[in-house]
Amino acid sequence: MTKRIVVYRRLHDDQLAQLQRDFHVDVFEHLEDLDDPAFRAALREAHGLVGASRRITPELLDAAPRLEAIASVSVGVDHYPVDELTRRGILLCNTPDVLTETTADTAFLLIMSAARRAVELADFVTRGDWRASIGEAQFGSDVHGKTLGMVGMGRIGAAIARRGALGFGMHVRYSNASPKPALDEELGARRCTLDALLGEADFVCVTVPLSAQTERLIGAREFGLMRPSSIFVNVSRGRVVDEAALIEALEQGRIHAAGLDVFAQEPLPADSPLPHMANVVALPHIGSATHETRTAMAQRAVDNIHLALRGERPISLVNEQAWAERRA
Ligand code: 8YV
Repeated sequence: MTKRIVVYRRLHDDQLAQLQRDFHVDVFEHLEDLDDPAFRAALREAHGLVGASRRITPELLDAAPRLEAIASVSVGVDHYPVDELTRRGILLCNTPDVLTETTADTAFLLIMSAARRAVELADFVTRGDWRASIGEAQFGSDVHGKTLGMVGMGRIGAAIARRGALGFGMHVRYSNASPKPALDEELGARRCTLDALLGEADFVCVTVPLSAQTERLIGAREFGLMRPSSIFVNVSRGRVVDEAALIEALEQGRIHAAGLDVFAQEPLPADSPLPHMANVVALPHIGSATHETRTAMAQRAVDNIHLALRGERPISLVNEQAWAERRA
């Protein structure tokens, strides 16, 4: 029997062809609504799902009784009910590694843009306001030699820290569940508590994944611990931060500026004050969004679903337990 895959994310033609060689593939490239009847009909027969950026609920899984594996085109899996998938024996695969360096580039883009006020000053030029040499009112802050506080020191955190320490001579502090002795050695990084980090860092950069433990990890109390000169950067998930508290901290000058790629609600609601604040650089969740990296992520998802539906171990598996139980 030819297995069936539902794809709800754009793949390159050659990637789609790789799947079509072995599977029956239903493609919903511009899926607006998860209740779309054609999508639901395809889901009923599907053994595999390939997609991203949509919330997958237990109710949706009920509508997919044959599902064996999901290959997400993302590293983050906060929009999947992981325990429920494991309970049902459905493998969940993601795309770590291939997006690490690109996402670290994005974090540095935000660090640099917020510190040097690149967007605000580019707008100043665009408006035709540059009529004399710029003065103190347009000066920014240095990045090199400053203290970089990493909230989370996983793969992406380490890649950002490496840029900071080796490229910009920054002093790296990090809060993380486990120590990272190799990074301490390589970068002169030092692990500390979150509170100590917030008090010491010139740049606070969030990379922890969103989970029940990290939701609203950074709120009013934490912004209160930061320095008035500090710059806050988030490339993880918006909900790790209490966004109302962030807005208040920026408005009241409790922190200096922010560089944000992620928001509590995406796309950012039209009435959000964040993109209108001169001291905020707001990007539309571009962390991994380069041609090269999105192609590599899609390829990883194609490889993962291929392996999973052939009964082989996918390259990047989130719920090991589902695999272990399948093998038992
Ligand atoms: C994108 C991301 O949001 O991989 C992630 O977790 O946040 C990003 O790369 C997107 O999911 C890519 O499809």
